[in-house]
Amino acid sequence: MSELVKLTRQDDIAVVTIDNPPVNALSPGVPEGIVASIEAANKDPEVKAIVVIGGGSTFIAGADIREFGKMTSGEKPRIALTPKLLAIEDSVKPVVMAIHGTAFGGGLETAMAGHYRVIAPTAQVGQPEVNLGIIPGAAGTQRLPRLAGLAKAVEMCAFGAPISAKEAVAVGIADRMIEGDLLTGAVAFAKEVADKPAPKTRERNEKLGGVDPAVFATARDTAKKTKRGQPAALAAIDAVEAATKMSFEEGCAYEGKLFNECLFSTASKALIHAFFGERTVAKIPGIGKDTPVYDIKSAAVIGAGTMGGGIAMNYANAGIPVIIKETAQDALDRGMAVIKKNYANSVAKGRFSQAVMDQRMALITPQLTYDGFEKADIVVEAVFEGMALKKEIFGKLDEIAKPSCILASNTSTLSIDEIASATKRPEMVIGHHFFSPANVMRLLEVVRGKVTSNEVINTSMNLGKKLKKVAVLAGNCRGFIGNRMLHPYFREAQFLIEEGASVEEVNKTLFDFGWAMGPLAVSDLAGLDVGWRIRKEFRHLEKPGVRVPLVADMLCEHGRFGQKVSCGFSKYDENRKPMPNPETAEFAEQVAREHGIERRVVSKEEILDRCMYALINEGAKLLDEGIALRSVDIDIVYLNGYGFPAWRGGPMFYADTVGLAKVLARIEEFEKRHGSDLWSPAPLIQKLVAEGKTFGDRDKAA
Ligand code: 3H9
Repeated sequence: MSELVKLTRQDDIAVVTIDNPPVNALSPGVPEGIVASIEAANKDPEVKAIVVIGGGSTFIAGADIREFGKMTSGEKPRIALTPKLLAIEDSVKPVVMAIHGTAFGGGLETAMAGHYRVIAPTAQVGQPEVNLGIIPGAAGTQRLPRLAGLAKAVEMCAFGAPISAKEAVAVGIADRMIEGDLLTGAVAFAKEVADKPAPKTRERNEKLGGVDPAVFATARDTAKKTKRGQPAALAAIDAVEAATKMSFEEGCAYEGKLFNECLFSTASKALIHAFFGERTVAKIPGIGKDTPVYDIKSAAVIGAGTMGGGIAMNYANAGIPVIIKETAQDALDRGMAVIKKNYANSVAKGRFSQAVMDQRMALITPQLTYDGFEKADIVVEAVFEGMALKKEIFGKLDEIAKPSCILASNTSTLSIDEIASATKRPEMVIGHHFFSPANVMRLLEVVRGKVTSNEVINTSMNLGKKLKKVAVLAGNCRGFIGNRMLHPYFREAQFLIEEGASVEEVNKTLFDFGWAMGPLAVSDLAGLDVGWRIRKEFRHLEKPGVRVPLVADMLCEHGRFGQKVSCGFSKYDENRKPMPNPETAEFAEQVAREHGIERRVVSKEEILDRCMYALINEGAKLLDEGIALRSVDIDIVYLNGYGFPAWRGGPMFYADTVGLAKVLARIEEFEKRHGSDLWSPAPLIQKLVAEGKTFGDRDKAA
């Protein structure tokens, strides 16, 4: 048939096998191959029924996402999958879709165009298109409600989470679960149904009636909250609802129109950028498949505070036994109690069973000594941000850890090289910067020191995947990628309140842009004393005469440390609802008075540009310095660790969508007004603008 789809026979059953590794995406040639195979099987008098199955580890993971960019750039016409699926459904001989691995997006749409579906117990099915800023575009919104009912179809199409094989059978998407060999079971099933009429999904209207309109209204409310800035979720709900009002053909046409609108949106381009970005960050020049990876079978964590406890949970969740060490029994008990409470919450919410919690707890060994550290494959230090303490710990680890043990620090700002200098094996030392809460946040910044070995880097990146994190490699500098960029972003947020903006205006502008929280709200949540402590540590590095933000320090001097004391930039009630803190405004006015800063009305546009372009300018400097490998690495850091809106693709992608020339012009304007120490444009931005290029172009060339 084609290279990508093979047609064979088992007795009187035709077997159509899709062979398009790694995930059998519906790349050009695959849908055509399936249709041609089915047509050939229909013409073969020996064949009574047809099985369609995926070769390799999966059925079909969806349309080929790489093709979407070609369509939106005009390089290729839109994929027309719907007519091909109609051709499958019109097969005279019954078509049995045999699902293992994943049937996602166009994969599930293809499966639903078959007359029957059998499924392996470990398989998953879903319509995750919304996560790419689009909606199902091959009749998924019309066939799914006909099989699974409207409520399930709305949930799957609007929110994108996959469901298990068991649930797929329960809701009517799949007809039978096959234990054991899937192909054997599918062929046996096909023989059973060979002489029966082939039921077409598009004609099964019985689940479309009697719908409660609240299903759509509730979903729309949820989508507005959880999918802020993403029109695709609402479009998916509209398309599923259309199935209750229109014929199948009209519904498909309506779906097609919405699909197109979504596909050409900036949100979709941004989310697709993020999808491939998450996979790109794992690719590190100079480190390949031949770079060895250490086997991590046991771990130890130093520090049972918020970070240490969360990190230990990650290891236990991945089935890796982990020691957690503290210096005092009460701190250790407190840390273990938090871990237990976090797990118990998950059990109460039904995320996993009590038995799973017990297994995970059993993998964590709390202790006050270094006993057993000599056997650990990795030690992660997660104590206070103080260089002296960290060096003392690494010196001790150097004495007791085995030579192949990776020595990782969870520092968020301090120099990995200086920490490594406390050991005689700096090549084994690396930063593993987790984000709080470490058991929840997906980002792991892996920080390479000057001499960290490739094996240690490679092991860390692989380990990240095992711990279900998105690991991004950063070079060693103060704050690495994420926190270094955050510094000028927070700085501008504070300068703006000194110049006359209110805390509420600054927070709301950035929240409305799409950030999970405004910058001053984040500072309050993290605790203003954290930054205060770090600023004190680095005060000697500040250049005299350069303006520094002062309000946070003044708040700290008055014990206003943020949410934990119900007072920081904002005040907080018992439900953590923020209210204006008059002290903040007073301190801001005082700073302005004492430092000759003119108070004025600050526009929303200025708030946004000052904060965002400070972030982007610093990001570009990180690229120039080689701290971040590619602009997409920065984007992935911000999307997974800092609550940057996914539908804007990350700060550097956002800059490309604004246009780098415009960004540069504004930075130059700020430089004139606030000085070169704060606003010197990154040479990379100047270079890209001169060449008419984008950060994306630079990544492609890298
Ligand atoms: C859609 O179907 C629209 C329809 O309604 C039709 C409209 C007309 N295309 O993730 P992994 C690549 S939209 C192209 O590391 P895992 C991936 O980039 C689509 N490439 O593996 C990577 O490449 P590389 C709806 C794809 O085992 C390699 O495969 N479907 C696609 O951790 C391995 O991927 C989805 O949104 C694709 N569809 O996870 C599903 N999928 O090695 C998207 C993967 O060069 N995919 N690649 O870096 C996934 O969720 C995961 O890949 C999956 C496997 C769970 C399947």
